Order: sequence, then structure tokens, then C-alpha cells
Amino acid sequence: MRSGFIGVIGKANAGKSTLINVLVGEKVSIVSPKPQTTREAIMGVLTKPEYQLVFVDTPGIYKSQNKLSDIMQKSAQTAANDVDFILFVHDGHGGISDDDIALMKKYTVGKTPMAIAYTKIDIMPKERIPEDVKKLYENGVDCDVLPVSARKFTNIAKLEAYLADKVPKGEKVIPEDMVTDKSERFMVSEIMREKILLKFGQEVPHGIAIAVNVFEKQENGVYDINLDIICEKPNHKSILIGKQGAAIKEVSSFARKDMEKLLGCKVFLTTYVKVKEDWRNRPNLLKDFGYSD
Ligand SMILES: Nc1nc2c(ncn2[C@@H]2O[C@H](COP(=O)(O)OP(=O)(O)OP(=O)(O)O)[C@@H](O)[C@H]2O)c(=O)[nH]1
Ligand SMILES: [Mg+2]
Repeated sequence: MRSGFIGVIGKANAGKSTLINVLVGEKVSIVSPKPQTTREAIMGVLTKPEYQLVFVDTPGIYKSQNKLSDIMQKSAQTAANDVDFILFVHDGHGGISDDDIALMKKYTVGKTPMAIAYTKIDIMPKERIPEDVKKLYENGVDCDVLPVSARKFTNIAKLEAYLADKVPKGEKVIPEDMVTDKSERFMVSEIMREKILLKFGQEVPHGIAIAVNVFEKQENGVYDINLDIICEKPNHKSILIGKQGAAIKEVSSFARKDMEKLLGCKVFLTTYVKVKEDWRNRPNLLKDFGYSD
């Protein structure tokens, strides 16, 4: 038996969470085309008879703009320090910049062994893959590079077998029926945030927090969920609500469907939009919304 923790790190929007979801075979982490989707370390566990791989999803590496992103960057750093292996996810279709090379080298020189998952190969010319890998080696990035596509499942089984061979010998540390360390309540708040990230433009979603006030299964088997959607500015509140409540109704309906899938029962969802100016820089509010180091 082999078992170990694999820190999944890389730039924001590289495809880390998508790759973990595909490896684990369940959606443990939300995904969106916007950078900074993942805000804290989230465990995704893959248990097979011969091995257990505990993936630690992390917030993408990104320029810090406020106290929330400071906390996020710290959480990514901590995850990279406390693991048996680092899987650095790189968005292959975005090319390779000097910045990318510098960031990769920062981790390859550490004491934790690392490999690069060179992802999104489904949307790039195949002939560029060997050229890019050569470029990495020529520039001193000293580790294995595994081209994959999470969207098309290309080389996912190969990556799994590769990682199973890299984690140390030892018994599993997480019960085998557990796929994540996060509660259903947390997952519900993340589902709501994901639908908002997918629906609204650049500025609004990044200033969103979700506070779940009621999370209770009724005697009739229906889950009663009541949550606040916190935004930063009054004009964001108007955008979120939309004309005669159309926007919030639409996102809530998408969110409810996913919550029902997660919980396996009907959900009665009530949502309120509230404004908390500049909450991403206010330590007490950050803590209230579950973000603290
Ligand atoms: N074409 C293609 N798109 C992908 C692939 N993997 C991820 N994506 C897309 O890339 C975007 C970012 O994916 P995420 O998994 O949220 O990326 P992340 O690295 O977790 O991002 P942060 O949490 O913001 O750091 C989403 O729109 C995904 O659908 C892939 O293999 N192929
Ligand atoms: Mg993510």
C-alpha cells in the first residue's frame, strides 16, 4: 500500500481544481473561467485498493490585492510545505513565460519532489507540446512533465499511476468513503459562489462571500437552506438582484439543482443579497465568512 498528500499548486486559472475533480471522480472543488476561484485548501481523496492519493487543492498563485488574497496566497504556500509530493499545474495552451519558469524553479529546488501537469492540451497544437517541454528542460526546470487534458480525460490514468508510484509506502490515512475534508454546509456555500462566478462579469464575483444561516433537514425530507450573498458595493447588489429579481432567481435556481444533487434530496433555498463595504480587507468580517489564517 502507498499513501500520501499531493499539493496541487500553480497559477490562478491553470486548471488545478478541474484536474483534481477528474482524478478523484467527484466534484470536490468549484471551477470557473475566472482566476481566484478557489479560496482555501480543499482536500480531494482518491482511494484504490493499492494506494490512497490525498490531493490538496489550493488557491492559484496571483498578485495579492487585499487581505483576502493575502490569506489565500498563504494557504497555497502552507499546502506546498506540508505534502509528500507537489503537482504543479501549468496551463499549456497559455504558453510558457519567463515568469512561469521562475515560479516552477522556485518549487523544484525545494525539498519536496515535484512534477508538472501540463494541462489543457485539448486546446493547443500538439506539436507545441514537445517544444515547450524542451524549453522547460533547457531553462533548468528539473522535473517530469506530464501532458494532460482534464476536459478530455487525456493521460489522466497515466498521471494517476505516476502519482501512485511517487507517494510513500504506508497505510491510508483517510477513511476510504471520504472524498473531501469539507462539510456539506461548506460545499453548499461554494456551489452558490460558483454559480455567481459563472453568471456575472469580472468585478462582481470576486467581492462575493456566502454566509449560510440555516442548513437543516426538515421532517418531510426537504433541506431548508437560507444564505446571505455578501457583496462589496450597493451597485453590485443591484447587478446581483437584476431586473425584478431575475438575475438572483436564475443563479439560485442553478445553485439549488446542484445542492439537490449533492444532498440527494429536495432543497428549499432562500437567498438574500447584503452589502458589506470592503469586507475583503476587514479581518473580523473575513473571519465571519470563514477566511482566516
Ligand atoms: N479546454 C480545457 N479547459 C480546462 C481544462 N482544465 C480546466 N479548464 C478550464 O480552465 C478554467 C479554470 O479551471 P479551474 O479548475 O477553475 O482552474 P484553477 O487552477 O483551479 O483556478 P483557481 O482556483 O482560480 O486558481 C475553467 O474554465 C475550466 O473549465 C482542460 O483540460 N481543458
Ligand atoms: Mg481552483
